[in-house]
Amino acid sequence: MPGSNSAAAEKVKPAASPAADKPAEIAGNISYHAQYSPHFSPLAFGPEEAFYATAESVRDHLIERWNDTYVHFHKTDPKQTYYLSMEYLQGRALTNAVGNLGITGAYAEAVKKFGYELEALVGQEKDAALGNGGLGRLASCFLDSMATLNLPAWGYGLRYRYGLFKQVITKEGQEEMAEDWLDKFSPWEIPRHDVVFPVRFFGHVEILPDGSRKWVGGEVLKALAYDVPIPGYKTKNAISLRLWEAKATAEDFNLFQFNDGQYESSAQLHARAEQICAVLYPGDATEEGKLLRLKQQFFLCSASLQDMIARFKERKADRVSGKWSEFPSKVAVQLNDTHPTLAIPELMRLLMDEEGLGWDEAWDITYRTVSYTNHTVLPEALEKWSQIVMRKLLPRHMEIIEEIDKRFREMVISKHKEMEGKIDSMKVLDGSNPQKPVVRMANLCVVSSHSVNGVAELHSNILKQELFADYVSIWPNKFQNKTNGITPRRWLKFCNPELSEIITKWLKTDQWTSDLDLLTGLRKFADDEKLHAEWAAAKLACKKRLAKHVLDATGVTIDPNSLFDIQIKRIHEYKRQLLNILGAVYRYKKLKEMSAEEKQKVTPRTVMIGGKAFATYTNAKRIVKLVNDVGAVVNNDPEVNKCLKVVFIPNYNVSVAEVLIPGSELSQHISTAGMEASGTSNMKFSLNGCVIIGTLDGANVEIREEVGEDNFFLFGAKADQVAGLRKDRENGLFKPDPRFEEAKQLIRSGAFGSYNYEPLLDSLEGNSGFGRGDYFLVGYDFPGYIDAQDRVDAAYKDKKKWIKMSILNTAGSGKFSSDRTIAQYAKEIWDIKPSPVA
Ligand code: B1H
Repeated sequence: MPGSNSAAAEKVKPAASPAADKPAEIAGNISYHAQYSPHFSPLAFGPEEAFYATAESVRDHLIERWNDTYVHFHKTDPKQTYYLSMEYLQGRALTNAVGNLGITGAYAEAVKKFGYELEALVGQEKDAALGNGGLGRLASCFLDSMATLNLPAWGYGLRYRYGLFKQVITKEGQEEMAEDWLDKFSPWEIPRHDVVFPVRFFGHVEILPDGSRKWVGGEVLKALAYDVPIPGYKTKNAISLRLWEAKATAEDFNLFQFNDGQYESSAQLHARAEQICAVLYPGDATEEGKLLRLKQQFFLCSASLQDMIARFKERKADRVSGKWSEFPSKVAVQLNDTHPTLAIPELMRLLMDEEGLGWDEAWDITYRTVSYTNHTVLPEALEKWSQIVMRKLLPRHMEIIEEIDKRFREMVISKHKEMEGKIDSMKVLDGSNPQKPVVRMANLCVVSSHSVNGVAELHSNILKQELFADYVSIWPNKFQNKTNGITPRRWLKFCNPELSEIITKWLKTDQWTSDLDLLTGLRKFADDEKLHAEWAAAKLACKKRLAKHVLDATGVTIDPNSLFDIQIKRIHEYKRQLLNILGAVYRYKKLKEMSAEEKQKVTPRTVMIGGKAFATYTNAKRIVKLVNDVGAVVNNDPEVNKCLKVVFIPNYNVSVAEVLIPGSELSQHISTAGMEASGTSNMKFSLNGCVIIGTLDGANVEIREEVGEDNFFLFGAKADQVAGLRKDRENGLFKPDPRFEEAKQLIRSGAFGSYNYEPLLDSLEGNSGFGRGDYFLVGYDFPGYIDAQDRVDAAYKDKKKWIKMSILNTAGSGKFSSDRTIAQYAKEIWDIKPSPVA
């Protein structure tokens, strides 16, 4: 209630300096911010006002460290990595900030002086969802690890006005709404009015008298930096996530036109600037949408590279007069997938056209600076940009790309004659369709980077053996694996305090938080009954918290004694939520056929599915609708709803994951083998003592190796079988299991409503009118999946066995710390070293 605690606030004397770790001083500092960083009426001090004042107080600590770290890096001048990503899924920051700074207890005490619980204030914060899914969350986990490992490293991204949409579930299924993460404002970002760079679009290339080339004309916007300090865990280092915003200037404002009543035309460039950072992933079905997306990508790359070059010069004045060869020993640029590929031609342009270097020197520097991570082998996700659009928007870059392509082809012919026949698939420019010539961004990355890596062993092997196989014979040492990881701070210590406390108690240390391999120490207690009792109690507490979230979000009551079975991730046919829901439909049908007595013996289960479907991905939206419809029937059927509930978790995001994952017991990672590059939620679940049912895909393979095959429910085709199985299917050699037919039939019968599911079900059939003949092999894997689920039910009945499996999952999760991943990038790709602030 606004105003409710204003009297308490008045009693605390404001204190301006960053609070020490004494609750009374902290309270004073919070009070100071309530008064002197005023965003609200001085009479109001409700939970929202209290959250903002608390966050600003915490920010003081962050700024201190962030300044110290900047000065420290400036003085010591280490090589620094810049992570370029179009996505960051930061989620909420308050718990993480006080946790990493080690001041959670002091802040909890302090806010009590105003009559608040810290947890309640935490819930006031909006999720910063500047990303879609795994790729964006990975970038955020990486930042946490870079800071924690004291690495000189920064993130660069875009400050989208509206991040990922809010998902609302209606009778029609999913609806998308703009999610206003900046309402009212973000307390964590610092606008840097001193960090501004020009970014040009369109225009043309001029040849100067000395033969050099210059990009001129077009329109020029300004990139303004917003810095988000990223604190490391138990360290004084705090690094930057620098997010760019697009601006037009006063000179671009036509006062004459405005006074003449032509309001829109007077501020055209301002409107175009606003479009650039308006939304994450503007729909790209239209030409305008495609152009905007390309503008976004270039905007990120150009501003970030100008900033890096400015810092390179700033750190040693004598660099201004040359020493460019030092650049790769001071700067590493990591491309998070192909989305920031334009960093390559932009660095070339800046070095040649702005700094006066020749091609060879600029190329050598660029090649040694840039490295590329591939996150998918799905053909539809491999970016290809129209050469026509590229030439119009970025004429100088198109010239540079053409030159890169030409020199690559010449190199192959002169040095790798045996590969000449492969040039067409390896080259950067693809003109095979003269109407639509394209630039292949992944090829540009591979040709121009000194390192290319995949994100799990299996995925990296597929890159080497299939997608990039031809390049391997040219550059055998360029290709690497860096298995993904997750930060154990956010994904265990802070989101699951119950389990964390038990782990610390049994390991007799909390060092596991930054040395996750220590979790293997739990293995020797895996049969200990006392640990079992504590472990089960912690899990139950988390399940109750989860059940409350489900009730609040959906109105559905779920039983914390049932098996909590969760699949949360973007909705995609290859991730096979359809396999999950068909399994649930089959389970429902069997329950309906059982006697009351038989039902007594059933393991009660709550199936939860959550995730967002891309707005224009129709089949994914149909899956959302189907899950909701199945839930509506099953949950209201008194004959079965003691044994089975099916819940769609709306608006899945980082904060929701933080509640769901600790309360999970079984989680589903069931993609068609070879299609999920890694997966990272699988790591979060396993770390929280959740057992996985899954295929041999992505990082599942490595998780199973680490936790032991007895503690993982495996099913399904292997990656190297998939192509053959698809062929068999085409040739009519596939015989569907009757259980698969039963499940589909029940949906077709209208048992879950009259919505037209036919396009979805038809996609699973051999001679599909919708044409894909079960490309994702749901039918092939269905029987194996049902059998694996039967093994789950049996295992869950044996409480001791289940808890042991749960403990061994946590114990085997050490490898999946993003600290390990980032340490490997630092050593094996970036060549950077820790540089802790004294
Ligand atoms: C991943 C993407 C992605 N891979 C295109 N690729 C996008 C591709 O909107 N776009 O244009 C957005 C995202 N995301 C994911 O990366 C993989 O599917 C996961 O398996 C992996 O764990 C994650 C992090 O490596």
